[in-house]
Amino acid sequence: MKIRKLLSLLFVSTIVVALAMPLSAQAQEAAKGQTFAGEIMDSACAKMGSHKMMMEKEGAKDAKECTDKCVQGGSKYVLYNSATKKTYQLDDQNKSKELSGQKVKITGSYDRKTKTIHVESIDAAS
Ligand SMILES: [Cu+2]
Repeated sequence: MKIRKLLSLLFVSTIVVALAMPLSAQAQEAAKGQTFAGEIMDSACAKMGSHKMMMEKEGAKDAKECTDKCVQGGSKYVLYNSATKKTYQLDDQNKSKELSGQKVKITGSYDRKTKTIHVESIDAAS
């Protein structure tokens, strides 16, 4: 009798833990202060996943020049992660401009609906 009670208690607590875990993971995702890695790119080149085409067309010598030229032409600064091929919109265009074309680490919160990172800080990645 005693062992059976202990076993059922163990069973119940396992279920509780299993249910609680994805919940806390979700809560963390929604929390502020996430970090995002990638490169500050312009939205036009991010769509293609590379500056290659635009650099030839615009005669830009590097990623920074291409990014700035594309933004002048109406694109927006975005964060592009080449590993996941994901593009994130950035709500702070001025901060993004300072590190355009560079690999960065952005701290902020992510709005899933608008696919926008609310930027708290942008640091150059080493
Ligand atoms: Cu470009």
